[in-house]
Amino acid sequence: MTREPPKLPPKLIVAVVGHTNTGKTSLVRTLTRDTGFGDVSNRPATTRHVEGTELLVDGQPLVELYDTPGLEDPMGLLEHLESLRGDRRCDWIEVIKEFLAEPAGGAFGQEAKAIRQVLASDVALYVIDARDRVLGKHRDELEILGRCARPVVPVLNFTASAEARTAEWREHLARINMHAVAEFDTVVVDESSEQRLFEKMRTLLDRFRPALDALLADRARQRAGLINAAAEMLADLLIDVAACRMTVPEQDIDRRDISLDQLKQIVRQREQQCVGALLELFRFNGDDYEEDALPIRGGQWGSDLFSPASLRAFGIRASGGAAAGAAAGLAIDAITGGLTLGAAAALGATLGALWSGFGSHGRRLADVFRGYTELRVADETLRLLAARQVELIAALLRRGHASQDKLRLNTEAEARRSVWVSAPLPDEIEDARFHPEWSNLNGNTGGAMVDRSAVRDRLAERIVRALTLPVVVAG
Ligand SMILES: Nc1nc2c(ncn2[C@@H]2O[C@H](COP(=O)(O)OP(=O)(O)OP(=O)(O)O)[C@@H](O)[C@H]2O)c(=O)[nH]1
Ligand SMILES: [Mg+2]
Repeated sequence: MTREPPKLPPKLIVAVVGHTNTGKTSLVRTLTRDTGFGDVSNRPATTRHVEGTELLVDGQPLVELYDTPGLEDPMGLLEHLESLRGDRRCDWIEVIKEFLAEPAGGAFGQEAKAIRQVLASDVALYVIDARDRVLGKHRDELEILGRCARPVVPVLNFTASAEARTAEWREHLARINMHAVAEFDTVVVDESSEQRLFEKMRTLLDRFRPALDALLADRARQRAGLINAAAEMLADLLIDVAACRMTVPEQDIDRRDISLDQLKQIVRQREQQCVGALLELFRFNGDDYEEDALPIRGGQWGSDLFSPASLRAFGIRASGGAAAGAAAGLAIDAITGGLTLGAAAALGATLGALWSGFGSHGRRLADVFRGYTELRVADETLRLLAARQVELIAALLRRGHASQDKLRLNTEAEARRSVWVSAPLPDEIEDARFHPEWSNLNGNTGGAMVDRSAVRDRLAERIVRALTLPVVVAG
């Protein structure tokens, strides 16, 4: 029996239009999550041709988006349309079609490309640089679009800028009967502005409600999935590092110093692996984060995880009696009679019992450790690891794929950081401290570890809560 393929909702075709340099291409990049789409530059007239792309839901294209060249001479075009119409009383759309029938749009080649696409679309997104005053050129452009007999959704871009004249624009647009206005900033995108943009389109386009609903639901799912996956990566990192330890003979200071360096190196690499995985998860490629937005440069944290300056930058204080010099950011515990001091104090357990996770190795290890020193990563380093990865994830979540500016979100970053900086470290991290077998950095081969997965999941949930923290902006 052959099953009917599921019926797809009608595909929505969207033209992105506006004056040159208002961020049309940037908007398409952001909505498609495709940093490679088109060319973005602060020079005018960057886009010279109409270029299309699709928004997919479950592999099905539900929306087609067309980027268009900027409108450069709306006043001239308006006059041209007036003269084409002359004394006739025909609908403007007829005049527009006559204009488009002129060879290459006459003197208005760029405009003709954009307007032809508007006519071939179900809706036009009219992108406005909200830092501009409402000028004659905007009025003319809106007038021309009004003659194309297509619904228009004005999109106020650059709204995160201090110079944005959002209220002024809204007032003007309301006066010309445009009430479904979307606000956006292609650099500082939060999911709600994107959601509202699709909702505004939905109010004007009843026929495409199923496509837009599916898209909205899919975007929400994708975001939740991204947050969960990122939180799991960070939880894995923290458990690997918290549970990581090295032992060196108590008397052998040279070996100890070499091991300290090795331990740092292993932890640095593990952090870098996490950063790489996060960037990949968010589909940012090498060139994107060079010049802008992310708190990292060239895919790396510029400042060393073990430098006191890095701790200070995140407002983290080194724990009391913290090791300095080679051991900065690490903790060194003497092991006496088979006990680590830290472990014994915290658990009152013998090392043998404590390391029972090693199974048959437990006893041998306990013997070997007599007269040894144990190196592990200090609390402040774990705080810093957590705080900076949370900051990176938050920036990746917020950043528009078109971003070319440095992102400043200090208030929000502060709120997220404080969770890791001053509060006691989560129980899950304390647990990991006593389970060296949980760390993939201890040369363990992994294998199924029910306890580790349960703790990892709980820690990941905690990180998700920190990432979705409602931010109270002071003042
Ligand atoms: N800060 C900030 N910059 C933006 C925003 N949107 C676009 N830009 C920048 O503005 C400049 C123009 O962006 P484009 O996307 O090339 O603009 P366009 O409308 O496609 O330009 P043309 O193709 O030339 O008509 C680029 O330097 C973008 O990085 C925004 O919301 N905020
Ligand atoms: Mg462009």
